[in-house]
This record gives sequence, structure tokens and C-alpha cells, in this order.
Amino acid sequence: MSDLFEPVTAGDLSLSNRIVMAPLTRNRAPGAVPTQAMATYYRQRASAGLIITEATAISHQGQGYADVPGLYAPEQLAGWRQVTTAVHEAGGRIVTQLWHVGRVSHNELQPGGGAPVAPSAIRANTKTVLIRDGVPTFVDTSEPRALAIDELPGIVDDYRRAALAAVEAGFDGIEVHAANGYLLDQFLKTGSNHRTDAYGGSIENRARLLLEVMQAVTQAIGGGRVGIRLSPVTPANDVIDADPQPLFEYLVRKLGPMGLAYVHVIEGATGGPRELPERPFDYPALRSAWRAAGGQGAWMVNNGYDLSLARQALAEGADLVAFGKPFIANPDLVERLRRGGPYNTPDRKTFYGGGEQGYTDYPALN
Ligand code: 8OZ
Repeated sequence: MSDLFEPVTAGDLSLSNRIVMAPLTRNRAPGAVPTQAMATYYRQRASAGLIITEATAISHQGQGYADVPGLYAPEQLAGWRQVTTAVHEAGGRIVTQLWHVGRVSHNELQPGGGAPVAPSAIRANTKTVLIRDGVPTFVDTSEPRALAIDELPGIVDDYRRAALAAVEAGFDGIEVHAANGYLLDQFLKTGSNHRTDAYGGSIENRARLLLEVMQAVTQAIGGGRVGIRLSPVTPANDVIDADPQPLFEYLVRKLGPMGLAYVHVIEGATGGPRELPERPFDYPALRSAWRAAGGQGAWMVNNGYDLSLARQALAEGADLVAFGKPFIANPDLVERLRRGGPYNTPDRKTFYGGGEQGYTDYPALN
């Protein structure tokens, strides 16, 4: 049986263990530019087999929250270079998560104060974060407009350029964020996609934009440096599909031949229950469908894992386990898992926004 602390390869990535730092939004990049404090934070966590950065906007239009980083301007790339250098000096591996929020945004964050974009003009019943008088504040998302079909190639191209920019900034690869109710998930799922053109209706049509993005980024930087994050049944950001099992099995069958480094699946409700009685989902069947279609990269699982659940997941066929909140509070989570604890407790008040407190000041074991 494979062990959590054993090296593993995921596509072109050679990882020193099977423990992954999940992507975690921290809202500490004013002006969307990564800082030296972010380099310190990620370096402290470099003993993870793989770090996936916080979600990172591929374009100004893809921005949906105050003080989240981007990867589309030269100063942003320079900021990220400090981060990748720090992680590599500490012996770690780091990929960046490419993000377009779609309708989960606010006019104030959009180019020219315009409406956020979406597959269909349906407002999300969810919140975003703006800075009000210096204080991060939750506000309702704005009314979106439906993207015209001739705008979609430009968005695919933004992903392609961001993938190339990621490599230029020193990342080992990228993860396409297709989860949690953001743009690509909005296209996938029936609750948010009411289009009647080639990008709406059938499963094939709803999956089209994501598959075009995956083709573009794998052609740009090679499939072995590309991962994808999926969340088949999460209710996050008000996006639900009426029949997720065939949708996601179709998707992974198309991803199988792309030579991806990994598929990263959020089981259940993001940051919440791992099982949703009202929306059951067969994850082993999803993995089998990917393997049967030629998927040879790593299968990464996420959501509410602890040491014993993680070991069980590996025994049942997962290759990598992503930990989120535990990595916020425990920079040396790998060593703590090896010793069976103890663990610091994360402080929710400092998750989003703020300074070094609750960010780079959690202690490591001696
Ligand atoms: C928490 C706050 C803001 C954004 C996600 C990128 O859910 C996020 C996110 C999480 O994937």
C-alpha cells in the first residue's frame, strides 16, 4: 500500500510526498500583486508534496474579490516569481490555480465598472468581498450579463496566456479552477447555464468551454504540467447541476487522453459535509471513467481529510490528498501528520484579508 509520506509522480511533477496544500483564498495581494509576505507564507509550507496557490485571476474580467492576486500584468508575474523562487529554494513544488470568477463578482471589480460576465444573465445568490473603509466586507454579487458567443475565444486565450505566464513566473504547472461555482462550473451546470447555442443545453455543449480551455492550456505548456479541480455536487456560489454523474463522467472521459498531471476532486460540499444526502455522487465511478479513458496522472481528493481518512483514501486508490484549513494553521503540516500531531487551530477571523497575523505567524514544531 502506498504511504502518505512516500514520493510520487503526477504527470511531469516529482513530488516528495502525497500531501498537497489545497488552494486557499487569503486576500492579501493589494492591487492583485503578490507580496513578499506571500513568498514567506508559501515558503513556510514548502514541505507539502505540492502547493496549489490560492485562486489567481487570469484577467481583470476574471476578478471577483478584493485583494486576490492576478497573473495578467508584469508586476503580478514579478510578484509571483518571488513566491516560486522561495518555494523552490525550500525544496518544494508549486502550481498556480487559474481562475475566472464569471458571475461571482461585483461591478466595482470589473473593467470600466461593467457587469460581471456569465453563461446566462442569472444573478448568483452569493456574496463577494470588497474593502470598505479599509475593512474586508461581504456584499451581494452584481447582476451579470450573458457572454456573447464571439467573446468565448478571448476567454480561452486568456487561460492560454495565463498558463504561459505561470511557467514564465517559475511555477511547476497550473491547475484550472473548474469548481465551486466560478465561470467554468457555471457553464457546466444546468442551474447557471440556460444558453441555447453550442455552449448550452446538452452535456457536450455545457462541457465545451472547459474542454476548449483544457486543450488550449495543455497545448501551450504540456498536459503533464496541468491539473484540474472539479466539484460535482458542491452548492458553493449557488451553482447546482440537475444530473451531475453523467456530466462529470463525460468530462473525465474527454480529459483522459490529455495526459494531465492530476484530477483534483472536492467530495461533497466545499469546506462542509463530505456527503450530501440530497445529491449522492459515485466518486470511484468517476475515477474509473477517467482511468478507462487513458487518464494516467494522479487522482487527488479533497475535503475534510485527516490522517486516518487520508490513509483510507490512498488504500482505496487515491494518489494525493489535499488539505486546506489544516495548512493555514500548520506550516509544517507534513511533519505534524508524520508525528500524529499536535495541530494548531486555524483562526477564521484572519482567513480573508489582514496582515501577518493568522498568516505567517503560526508556529512550526521544533
Ligand atoms: C473562499 C473565498 C473566496 C474565494 C473557492 C476561490 O471557493 C475560492 C474562494 C474561497 O474556490
